Amino acid sequence: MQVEKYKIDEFNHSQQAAHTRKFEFLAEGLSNVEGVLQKLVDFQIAIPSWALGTGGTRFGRFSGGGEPRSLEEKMEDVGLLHALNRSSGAISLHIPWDIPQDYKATKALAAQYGLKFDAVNSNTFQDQQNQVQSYKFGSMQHVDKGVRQLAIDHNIEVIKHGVELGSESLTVWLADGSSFPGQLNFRKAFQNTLESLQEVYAALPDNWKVFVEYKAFEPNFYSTTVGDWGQSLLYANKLGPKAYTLVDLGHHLPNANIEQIVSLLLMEGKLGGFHFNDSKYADDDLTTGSIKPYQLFLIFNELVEGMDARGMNHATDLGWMIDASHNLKDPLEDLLQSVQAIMIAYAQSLMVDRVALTEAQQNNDVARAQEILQDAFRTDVRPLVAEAQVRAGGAANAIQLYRQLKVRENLIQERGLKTVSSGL
Ligand SMILES: [Mn+2]
Repeated sequence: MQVEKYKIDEFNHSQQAAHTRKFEFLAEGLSNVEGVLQKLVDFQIAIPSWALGTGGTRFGRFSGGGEPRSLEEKMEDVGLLHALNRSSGAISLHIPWDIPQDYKATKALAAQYGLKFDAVNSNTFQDQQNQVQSYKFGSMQHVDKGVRQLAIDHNIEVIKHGVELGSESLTVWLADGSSFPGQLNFRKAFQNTLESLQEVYAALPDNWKVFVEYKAFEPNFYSTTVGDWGQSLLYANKLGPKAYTLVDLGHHLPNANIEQIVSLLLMEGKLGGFHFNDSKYADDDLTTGSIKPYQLFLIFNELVEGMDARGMNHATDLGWMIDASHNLKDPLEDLLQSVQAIMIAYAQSLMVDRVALTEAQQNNDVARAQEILQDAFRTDVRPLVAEAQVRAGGAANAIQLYRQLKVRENLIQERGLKTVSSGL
């Protein structure tokens, strides 16, 4: 299914009076509205190829119908999202779930939807069909050099796919770790992992980055070999200038101060990418902003402050991606909500009065500092985000138009009710 431009224009026309009233009211109280709008237009969030189908848990999976059956249909889905919100102009491929068969055709299709290829993702957390050696006891950490080599070769193959498509980064998330005390020699596991990563690092093209993603627990429950930001940073520092830490919001123990982690990684020039989701407990994979929107804002507040301190480009100097699984909602509606929550948090963080905040901090004026942050957080910036999206060619309210156009019903008609997409 394609969303024709005239349908977006018609929809925006029907919303215009209400939108203009809200936008003008908001814009009146803001300085540098045009600069903020341009930042919002430029900001793009990548959609992972595994997030377009209904996810599940180990207890079951309830397919919603009309799920994409191929890489081409996954790209079509991301193209739909991007047509509606103009804020999700990139796709992140997972190998081997989504191996492009014809690079030229894949690139042409992406160009047609206005999509770029974001980081490519490797998978050494499950065995593939006909795989002789197993990742059951880890991949890059494995005691057997043969298994480690398998993981290294796979990552190098993923880089090759990415090069063909124009990606410029590799994300490595390792499920490696142990579930029982005594199972693993921590030092040897670290060393093996580091040596394996060094071989992958050596295969990176000059303009590439590698993101080392960490996770506190699961699938292993006693130790994780890249378990937290400290361990990830240790690997990244030992690997070299092309290696960075990747922060996934769901990969921390409950109540971790993620905004502080982000601030310090930026200070060290070692924050590479970001995976958005939300959670009540840990890696719940819920819609971004659905549970803790204030935390999302506080993280963005540090991101913007830290990137500005280093003169970084908000849109291009970090990798921005959603990493979530959609068990109950229509995955496309969930993704539209996630992207919108990210755009809102980003817009609010651009509203923070930095001069006043620095002054309050210098004066130990704790109450004032809170007022400044919450002033921004409690500003309803939705008309500002909508204005940016409309100016970029999107809809004033993407999810409303998605429903109005009956996108899911159309996809079910095209693809069938019993389709199952590869992914989480
Ligand atoms: Mn992730």
